[in-house]
Amino acid sequence: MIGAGFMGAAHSQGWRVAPRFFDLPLTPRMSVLVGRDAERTRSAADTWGWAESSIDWREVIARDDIDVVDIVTPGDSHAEIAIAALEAGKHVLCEKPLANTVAEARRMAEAAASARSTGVRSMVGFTYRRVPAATFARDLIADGRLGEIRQVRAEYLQDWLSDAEAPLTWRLQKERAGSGALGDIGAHAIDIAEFMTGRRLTRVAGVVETIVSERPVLAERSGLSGSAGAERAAVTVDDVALFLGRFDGGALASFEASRFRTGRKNALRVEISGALGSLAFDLESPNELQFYDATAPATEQGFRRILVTEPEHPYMSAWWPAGHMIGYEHGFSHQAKDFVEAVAASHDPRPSFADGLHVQQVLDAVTRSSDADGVWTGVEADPA
Ligand code: 4PW
Repeated sequence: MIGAGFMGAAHSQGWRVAPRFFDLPLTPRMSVLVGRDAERTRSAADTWGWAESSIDWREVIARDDIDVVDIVTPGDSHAEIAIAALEAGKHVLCEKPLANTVAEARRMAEAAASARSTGVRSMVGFTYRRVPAATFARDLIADGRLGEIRQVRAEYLQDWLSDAEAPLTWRLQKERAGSGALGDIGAHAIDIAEFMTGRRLTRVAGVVETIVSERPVLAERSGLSGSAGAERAAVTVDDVALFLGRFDGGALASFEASRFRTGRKNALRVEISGALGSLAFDLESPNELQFYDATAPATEQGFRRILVTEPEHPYMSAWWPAGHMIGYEHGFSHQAKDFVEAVAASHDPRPSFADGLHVQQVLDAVTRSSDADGVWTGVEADPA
Protein backbone atom coordinates (compact mmCIF):
# COMPACT_ATOMS: atom_id res chain seq x y z
CA MET A 1 0.00 0.00 0.00
CA ILE A 2 1.39 3.36 -1.01
CA GLY A 3 0.36 6.26 1.21
CA ALA A 4 0.37 6.43 4.98
CA GLY A 5 -2.20 9.09 5.86
CA PHE A 6 -5.78 8.85 7.11
CA MET A 7 -6.90 6.85 4.06
CA GLY A 8 -3.98 4.50 4.63
CA ALA A 9 -5.35 3.71 8.07
CA ALA A 10 -8.83 3.10 6.64
CA HIS A 11 -7.62 0.81 3.83
CA SER A 12 -5.36 -1.08 6.25
CA GLN A 13 -8.38 -1.80 8.39
CA GLY A 14 -10.14 -3.18 5.32
CA TRP A 15 -7.29 -5.48 4.29
CA ARG A 16 -6.74 -6.67 7.86
CA VAL A 17 -10.35 -7.40 8.74
CA ALA A 18 -11.85 -8.65 5.46
CA PRO A 19 -10.19 -12.10 5.53
CA ARG A 20 -11.23 -12.56 9.16
CA PHE A 21 -14.94 -12.06 8.47
CA PHE A 22 -15.38 -13.08 4.84
CA ASP A 23 -14.49 -16.44 3.39
CA LEU A 24 -12.13 -15.18 0.69
CA PRO A 25 -10.78 -17.29 -2.17
CA LEU A 26 -7.31 -15.77 -1.62
CA THR A 27 -5.83 -14.39 1.58
CA PRO A 28 -4.33 -10.91 1.33
CA ARG A 29 -0.92 -10.63 3.00
CA MET A 30 -0.17 -7.10 4.14
CA SER A 31 3.41 -6.92 2.91
CA VAL A 32 4.75 -3.38 2.64
CA LEU A 33 3.53 0.05 3.63
CA VAL A 34 5.16 2.85 1.64
CA GLY A 35 5.31 6.40 2.98
CA ARG A 36 7.55 9.43 2.73
CA ASP A 37 9.12 9.56 6.16
CA ALA A 38 10.97 6.37 7.17
CA GLU A 39 10.33 6.55 10.88
CA ARG A 40 6.66 7.51 10.68
CA THR A 41 6.01 4.90 8.03
CA ARG A 42 7.66 2.20 10.12
CA SER A 43 5.53 3.14 13.08
CA ALA A 44 2.31 3.26 11.00
CA ALA A 45 3.18 -0.13 9.49
CA ASP A 46 3.50 -1.61 12.98
CA THR A 47 0.25 -0.04 14.15
CA TRP A 48 -1.77 -1.00 11.08
CA GLY A 49 -0.37 -4.50 10.60
CA TRP A 50 2.04 -4.28 7.65
CA ALA A 51 5.05 -6.61 7.73
CA GLU A 52 7.51 -4.08 6.30
CA SER A 53 7.79 -0.40 5.51
CA SER A 54 9.58 1.50 2.78
CA ILE A 55 9.99 4.99 1.38
CA ASP A 56 10.65 3.83 -2.20
CA TRP A 57 7.46 2.86 -4.05
CA ARG A 58 9.32 2.08 -7.27
CA GLU A 59 11.43 -0.52 -5.55
CA VAL A 60 8.36 -2.08 -3.94
CA ILE A 61 6.41 -2.20 -7.19
CA ALA A 62 9.31 -4.03 -8.83
CA ARG A 63 9.25 -6.85 -6.26
CA ASP A 64 8.12 -10.29 -7.44
CA ASP A 65 6.36 -11.05 -4.17
CA ILE A 66 3.97 -8.09 -4.56
CA ASP A 67 0.74 -8.89 -6.44
CA VAL A 68 -1.50 -5.95 -5.51
CA VAL A 69 -0.75 -2.23 -5.19
CA ASP A 70 -3.19 -0.10 -3.22
CA ILE A 71 -2.73 3.64 -3.83
CA VAL A 72 -3.89 6.01 -1.09
CA THR A 73 -1.71 9.03 -1.84
CA PRO A 74 -3.01 12.49 -2.82
CA GLY A 75 -4.24 12.67 -6.42
CA ASP A 76 -1.08 14.21 -7.88
CA SER A 77 0.76 10.88 -7.74
CA HIS A 78 -2.06 8.49 -8.69
CA ALA A 79 -1.33 8.38 -12.42
CA GLU A 80 2.40 7.82 -12.14
CA ILE A 81 2.13 5.09 -9.51
CA ALA A 82 -0.91 3.33 -10.98
CA ILE A 83 0.48 3.20 -14.51
CA ALA A 84 3.86 1.93 -13.28
CA ALA A 85 2.14 -0.72 -11.16
CA LEU A 86 -0.14 -1.87 -13.99
CA GLU A 87 2.83 -2.05 -16.35
CA ALA A 88 4.66 -4.14 -13.76
CA GLY A 89 1.70 -6.58 -13.85
CA LYS A 90 0.26 -5.69 -10.43
CA HIS A 91 -3.47 -5.49 -9.70
CA VAL A 92 -4.25 -1.92 -8.64
CA LEU A 93 -6.77 -0.40 -6.24
CA CYS A 94 -6.61 3.40 -6.42
CA GLU A 95 -8.32 5.91 -4.15
CA LYS A 96 -10.82 8.39 -5.58
CA PRO A 97 -10.90 10.67 -7.41
CA LEU A 98 -8.98 8.58 -9.93
CA ALA A 99 -6.70 11.49 -10.86
CA ASN A 100 -6.39 15.25 -10.80
CA THR A 101 -7.21 15.81 -14.48
CA VAL A 102 -9.11 14.12 -17.29
CA ALA A 103 -5.86 13.65 -19.22
CA GLU A 104 -4.27 11.72 -16.33
CA ALA A 105 -7.41 9.68 -15.73
CA ARG A 106 -7.55 8.79 -19.43
CA ARG A 107 -3.95 7.56 -19.40
CA MET A 108 -4.77 5.45 -16.35
CA ALA A 109 -7.89 4.01 -17.97
CA GLU A 110 -5.86 3.17 -21.09
CA ALA A 111 -3.16 1.49 -19.00
CA ALA A 112 -5.87 -0.47 -17.17
CA ALA A 113 -7.42 -1.56 -20.47
CA SER A 114 -4.14 -2.88 -21.84
CA ALA A 115 -3.23 -4.56 -18.55
CA ARG A 116 -6.65 -6.26 -18.53
CA SER A 117 -5.66 -8.29 -21.59
CA THR A 118 -2.93 -9.90 -19.47
CA GLY A 119 -5.28 -10.62 -16.57
CA VAL A 120 -4.38 -7.57 -14.45
CA ARG A 121 -7.33 -6.01 -12.54
CA SER A 122 -7.93 -2.46 -11.40
CA MET A 123 -10.55 -0.61 -9.40
CA VAL A 124 -11.22 2.88 -7.99
CA GLY A 125 -11.95 3.27 -4.27
CA PHE A 126 -15.42 4.77 -4.28
CA THR A 127 -15.98 2.95 -1.01
CA TYR A 128 -19.41 4.31 -0.12
CA ARG A 129 -21.04 2.16 -2.80
CA ARG A 130 -20.20 -0.68 -0.46
CA VAL A 131 -22.05 0.61 2.57
CA PRO A 132 -24.76 -2.09 2.73
CA ALA A 133 -27.63 0.44 2.72
CA ALA A 134 -26.23 2.04 -0.44
CA THR A 135 -25.78 -1.31 -2.17
CA PHE A 136 -29.29 -2.32 -1.09
CA ALA A 137 -30.71 0.93 -2.53
CA ARG A 138 -29.08 0.05 -5.84
CA ASP A 139 -30.63 -3.43 -5.65
CA LEU A 140 -34.13 -2.07 -4.98
CA ILE A 141 -33.84 0.34 -7.89
CA ALA A 142 -32.49 -2.38 -10.21
CA ASP A 143 -35.49 -4.52 -9.19
CA GLY A 144 -37.78 -1.74 -10.44
CA ARG A 145 -39.18 -0.80 -7.02
CA LEU A 146 -39.01 2.93 -7.81
CA GLY A 147 -40.21 2.60 -11.40
CA GLU A 148 -38.99 5.23 -13.80
CA ILE A 149 -36.40 7.47 -12.08
CA ARG A 150 -37.35 11.12 -12.46
CA GLN A 151 -35.31 13.11 -10.00
CA VAL A 152 -32.12 12.68 -7.99
CA ARG A 153 -30.69 14.86 -5.27
CA ALA A 154 -27.16 14.06 -4.13
CA GLU A 155 -25.04 16.02 -1.70
CA TYR A 156 -21.92 15.53 0.34
CA LEU A 157 -21.78 18.01 3.20
CA GLN A 158 -19.00 18.50 5.73
CA ASP A 159 -17.99 21.45 7.90
CA TRP A 160 -14.34 20.93 8.80
CA LEU A 161 -13.30 24.02 6.81
CA SER A 162 -15.96 26.38 8.15
CA ASP A 163 -13.35 27.72 10.59
CA ALA A 164 -11.49 30.24 8.42
CA GLU A 165 -8.34 29.62 10.49
CA ALA A 166 -8.30 25.87 9.84
CA PRO A 167 -4.92 25.16 8.21
CA LEU A 168 -4.14 24.72 4.57
CA THR A 169 -3.67 20.99 4.01
CA TRP A 170 -2.98 19.25 0.70
CA ARG A 171 -6.74 18.95 0.12
CA LEU A 172 -6.73 22.75 -0.36
CA GLN A 173 -3.93 22.80 -2.94
CA LYS A 174 -4.86 22.41 -6.58
CA GLU A 175 -1.50 20.96 -7.60
CA ARG A 176 -1.92 18.14 -5.04
CA ALA A 177 -5.68 17.54 -4.99
CA GLY A 178 -6.82 18.69 -8.44
CA SER A 179 -9.90 20.41 -7.03
CA GLY A 180 -11.52 21.07 -3.66
CA ALA A 181 -14.90 19.96 -2.39
CA LEU A 182 -15.84 19.16 -5.99
CA GLY A 183 -13.35 16.33 -6.49
CA ASP A 184 -12.78 15.32 -2.89
CA ILE A 185 -16.37 14.74 -1.86
CA GLY A 186 -18.51 15.76 -4.86
CA ALA A 187 -16.93 12.81 -6.70
CA HIS A 188 -18.49 10.48 -4.11
CA ALA A 189 -21.91 12.07 -4.64
CA ILE A 190 -21.59 11.59 -8.40
CA ASP A 191 -20.45 8.00 -8.08
CA ILE A 192 -23.09 6.95 -5.58
CA ALA A 193 -25.92 8.60 -7.55
CA GLU A 194 -24.81 6.91 -10.76
CA PHE A 195 -24.25 3.60 -8.98
CA MET A 196 -27.70 3.57 -7.37
CA THR A 197 -29.58 4.63 -10.48
CA GLY A 198 -27.46 2.73 -13.02
CA ARG A 199 -27.44 5.95 -15.07
CA ARG A 200 -24.70 8.32 -16.17
CA LEU A 201 -24.60 12.08 -16.18
CA THR A 202 -24.46 13.53 -19.68
CA ARG A 203 -24.75 17.29 -19.03
CA VAL A 204 -24.18 19.61 -16.09
CA ALA A 205 -24.58 23.27 -15.17
CA GLY A 206 -22.82 24.50 -12.08
CA VAL A 207 -20.91 26.93 -9.98
CA VAL A 208 -17.81 26.31 -7.90
CA GLU A 209 -16.59 28.87 -5.43
CA THR A 210 -13.82 29.49 -2.90
CA ILE A 211 -15.17 31.05 0.29
CA VAL A 212 -11.93 31.46 2.29
CA SER A 213 -9.10 32.26 -0.10
CA GLU A 214 -6.18 32.35 2.35
CA ARG A 215 -5.36 30.23 5.38
CA PRO A 216 -2.51 29.56 7.80
CA VAL A 217 -0.13 26.92 6.51
CA LEU A 218 -0.18 23.53 8.18
CA ALA A 219 2.13 23.00 11.16
CA GLU A 220 1.25 19.48 12.30
CA ARG A 221 -1.24 17.26 10.51
CA SER A 222 -3.97 15.37 12.30
CA GLY A 223 -6.80 13.53 10.52
CA LEU A 224 -8.23 15.70 7.74
CA SER A 225 -6.90 18.90 9.31
CA GLY A 226 -4.22 19.74 11.92
CA SER A 227 -2.62 22.67 13.71
CA ALA A 228 -1.92 26.03 12.09
CA GLY A 229 1.52 27.56 11.53
CA ALA A 230 2.36 31.27 11.53
CA GLU A 231 2.62 31.85 7.76
CA ARG A 232 -0.40 32.17 5.47
CA ALA A 233 -0.90 30.93 1.92
CA ALA A 234 -3.53 30.93 -0.80
CA VAL A 235 -6.27 28.31 -1.05
CA THR A 236 -6.20 27.24 -4.70
CA VAL A 237 -9.29 25.02 -4.86
CA ASP A 238 -13.05 25.40 -4.50
CA ASP A 239 -14.76 25.24 -1.13
CA VAL A 240 -18.26 24.67 -2.50
CA ALA A 241 -19.60 23.15 -5.71
CA LEU A 242 -23.27 23.25 -6.68
CA PHE A 243 -24.54 21.83 -9.95
CA LEU A 244 -27.50 20.49 -11.84
CA GLY A 245 -27.18 17.38 -13.92
CA ARG A 246 -29.06 15.48 -16.61
CA PHE A 247 -28.80 11.68 -16.60
CA ASP A 248 -28.99 9.50 -19.66
CA GLY A 249 -32.62 8.38 -19.70
CA GLY A 250 -33.68 11.94 -18.88
CA ALA A 251 -33.79 12.25 -15.07
CA LEU A 252 -32.80 15.61 -13.61
CA ALA A 253 -30.41 15.86 -10.68
CA SER A 254 -29.04 18.43 -8.28
CA PHE A 255 -25.67 18.06 -6.57
CA GLU A 256 -23.89 19.87 -3.78
CA ALA A 257 -20.41 19.38 -2.33
CA SER A 258 -19.36 21.60 0.55
CA ARG A 259 -16.97 21.56 3.46
CA PHE A 260 -18.65 24.68 4.85
CA ARG A 261 -22.06 23.32 5.83
CA THR A 262 -21.78 24.06 9.53
CA GLY A 263 -23.08 21.16 11.60
CA ARG A 264 -23.01 18.63 8.77
CA LYS A 265 -20.13 16.31 9.61
CA ASN A 266 -20.11 13.64 6.96
CA ALA A 267 -23.50 13.85 5.28
CA LEU A 268 -23.35 12.02 1.99
CA ARG A 269 -27.03 12.05 1.15
CA VAL A 270 -28.91 10.78 -1.86
CA GLU A 271 -32.63 10.96 -2.49
CA ILE A 272 -33.99 9.28 -5.57
CA SER A 273 -37.57 9.81 -6.70
CA GLY A 274 -39.28 7.49 -9.14
CA ALA A 275 -42.77 6.92 -10.48
CA LEU A 276 -43.42 4.14 -7.93
CA GLY A 277 -41.58 5.45 -4.89
CA SER A 278 -38.52 7.10 -3.40
CA LEU A 279 -35.38 6.15 -1.50
CA ALA A 280 -33.21 8.28 0.74
CA PHE A 281 -29.76 7.42 2.09
CA ASP A 282 -27.68 9.45 4.55
CA LEU A 283 -24.19 8.38 5.53
CA GLU A 284 -24.70 9.96 8.95
CA SER A 285 -27.25 7.17 9.54
CA PRO A 286 -25.40 4.48 7.60
CA ASN A 287 -27.48 1.51 8.70
CA GLU A 288 -30.75 2.97 7.44
CA LEU A 289 -32.60 3.53 4.23
CA GLN A 290 -35.77 5.59 3.98
CA PHE A 291 -38.23 4.01 1.54
CA TYR A 292 -41.46 5.47 0.25
CA ASP A 293 -43.66 3.00 -1.61
CA ALA A 294 -46.21 4.89 -3.70
CA THR A 295 -47.98 1.62 -4.54
CA ALA A 296 -49.01 1.08 -0.89
CA PRO A 297 -52.65 1.90 -0.02
CA ALA A 298 -53.22 5.65 0.49
CA THR A 299 -53.93 5.03 4.15
CA GLU A 300 -50.47 3.49 4.67
CA GLN A 301 -48.26 5.88 2.75
CA GLY A 302 -45.27 7.69 4.16
CA PHE A 303 -41.53 7.14 4.29
CA ARG A 304 -40.56 4.17 6.39
CA ARG A 305 -37.17 3.41 7.85
CA ILE A 306 -35.59 0.16 6.76
CA LEU A 307 -32.84 -1.00 9.11
CA VAL A 308 -30.22 -2.49 6.82
CA THR A 309 -28.88 -4.79 9.52
CA GLU A 310 -30.19 -8.18 8.46
CA PRO A 311 -28.15 -11.10 7.12
CA GLU A 312 -30.22 -10.90 3.91
CA HIS A 313 -28.85 -7.42 3.21
CA PRO A 314 -25.69 -7.00 1.10
CA TYR A 315 -22.47 -7.93 2.99
CA MET A 316 -24.29 -8.17 6.34
CA SER A 317 -24.29 -11.94 6.84
CA ALA A 318 -20.52 -11.81 7.48
CA TRP A 319 -20.81 -9.50 10.46
CA TRP A 320 -22.88 -9.65 13.64
CA PRO A 321 -26.19 -11.31 14.49
CA ALA A 322 -29.31 -9.76 12.89
CA GLY A 323 -30.10 -6.24 14.06
CA HIS A 324 -26.51 -5.22 14.84
CA MET A 325 -25.01 -2.04 13.42
CA ILE A 326 -21.86 -1.50 11.41
CA GLY A 327 -19.91 1.71 10.62
CA TYR A 328 -17.58 3.71 8.40
CA GLU A 329 -14.70 1.26 8.38
CA HIS A 330 -16.75 -1.70 7.18
CA GLY A 331 -16.94 -0.24 3.66
CA PHE A 332 -13.18 -0.76 3.37
CA SER A 333 -13.50 -4.43 4.26
CA HIS A 334 -16.25 -4.80 1.66
CA GLN A 335 -14.00 -3.10 -0.87
CA ALA A 336 -11.08 -5.42 -0.06
CA LYS A 337 -13.38 -8.46 -0.24
CA ASP A 338 -14.85 -7.49 -3.62
CA PHE A 339 -11.42 -6.69 -5.01
CA VAL A 340 -9.88 -10.01 -3.87
CA GLU A 341 -12.86 -11.96 -5.22
CA ALA A 342 -12.56 -10.23 -8.58
CA VAL A 343 -8.85 -11.00 -8.79
CA ALA A 344 -9.45 -14.63 -7.86
CA ALA A 345 -12.33 -15.04 -10.31
CA SER A 346 -10.52 -13.15 -13.10
CA HIS A 347 -13.33 -10.69 -13.60
CA ASP A 348 -13.21 -6.91 -13.71
CA PRO A 349 -14.24 -5.20 -10.50
CA ARG A 350 -16.30 -1.99 -10.51
CA PRO A 351 -15.90 0.90 -10.29
CA SER A 352 -13.29 0.45 -13.01
CA PHE A 353 -10.70 2.98 -14.07
CA ALA A 354 -13.04 3.73 -16.99
CA ASP A 355 -15.75 4.57 -14.42
CA GLY A 356 -13.21 6.75 -12.61
CA LEU A 357 -12.40 8.53 -15.88
CA HIS A 358 -16.09 9.22 -16.39
CA VAL A 359 -16.39 10.81 -12.92
CA GLN A 360 -13.34 12.92 -13.76
CA GLN A 361 -15.09 14.04 -16.95
CA VAL A 362 -18.13 15.07 -14.92
CA LEU A 363 -15.92 17.09 -12.53
CA ASP A 364 -14.24 18.72 -15.52
CA ALA A 365 -17.59 19.59 -17.12
CA VAL A 366 -18.75 21.21 -13.85
CA THR A 367 -15.60 23.34 -13.75
CA ARG A 368 -15.99 24.34 -17.38
CA SER A 369 -19.63 25.20 -16.78
CA SER A 370 -18.73 27.34 -13.78
CA ASP A 371 -16.04 29.12 -15.80
CA ALA A 372 -18.73 29.88 -18.40
CA ASP A 373 -21.06 31.37 -15.78
CA GLY A 374 -23.06 28.21 -15.22
CA VAL A 375 -23.96 27.37 -18.79
CA TRP A 376 -25.16 23.77 -19.49
CA THR A 377 -22.07 21.81 -20.53
CA GLY A 378 -21.74 18.34 -22.05
CA VAL A 379 -19.81 15.62 -20.19
CA GLU A 380 -17.13 14.23 -22.48
CA ALA A 381 -17.52 10.51 -23.14
CA ASP A 382 -14.73 8.18 -24.19
CA PRO A 383 -15.68 5.09 -26.19
CA ALA A 384 -16.23 2.20 -23.72
O1 4PW B 1 -12.93 10.54 0.33
C1 4PW B 1 -13.28 11.44 1.29
C2 4PW B 1 -12.27 12.41 1.69
O2 4PW B 1 -11.20 12.72 0.95
C3 4PW B 1 -13.87 10.84 2.51
O3 4PW B 1 -14.66 9.80 2.44
C4 4PW B 1 -14.18 11.85 3.58
O4 4PW B 1 -13.97 13.17 3.15
C5 4PW B 1 -13.05 11.71 4.50
O5 4PW B 1 -12.03 12.51 3.94
C6 4PW B 1 -12.60 13.24 2.87
